[in-house]
Amino acid sequence: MRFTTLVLGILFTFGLLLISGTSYGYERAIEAEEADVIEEPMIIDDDPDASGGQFVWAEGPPLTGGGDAGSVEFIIPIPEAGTYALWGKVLAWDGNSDSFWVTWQPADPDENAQETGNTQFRWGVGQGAEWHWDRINHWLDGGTFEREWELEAGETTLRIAVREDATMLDVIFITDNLSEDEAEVGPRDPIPSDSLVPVEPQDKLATTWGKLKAAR
Ligand SMILES: [Ca+2]
Ligand SMILES: [Ca+2]
Repeated sequence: MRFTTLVLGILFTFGLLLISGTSYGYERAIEAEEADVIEEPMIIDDDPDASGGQFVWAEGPPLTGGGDAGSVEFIIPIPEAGTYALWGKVLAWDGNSDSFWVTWQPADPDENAQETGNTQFRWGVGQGAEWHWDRINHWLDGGTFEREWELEAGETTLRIAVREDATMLDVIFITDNLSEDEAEVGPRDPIPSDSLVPVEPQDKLATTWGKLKAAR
């Protein structure tokens, strides 16, 4: 009897560990076309198959190459310090339309990768002629590795800049689930609650107010 209880207890504990090991707190999807800054030749374009009917790209025909001009920027409030990953819903026709430059400040420096060509910020986008999800990686000269960013709570700036013309971006999905398995992470299109701006932490407001009063 006691043995059975012990076994059940162990199984229960193990089950809890499994659950806590795979349950994550934060996710948010943003339409690419709702970027806070869009710099040409990156433009918003229409596609009935895209989420929200729109996406962004530096327009161009397949196989021609070119790029390194234009970008989109997202101002993203992060509610809690943590380690985050990004997924992009993308469409990439071929080897000349399958990359972006990605910096997410303040974890990354305020660097213009279009000028520096720093491979730390080079995203080798998974090819495919249909919209599909691709975890944002860095495509280094020695291999391609999934990226993650350590961020404090507060405002962040995600910049996705054109590297090759015609690479298409529909949705950005932010998560603190660092699994590389798409089925486990479940990147998705935006839902209404994604648009809600998280409430500022109370102590941060109090600090700001204290500083304002002290400055008078
Ligand atoms: Ca390429
Ligand atoms: Ca979209």
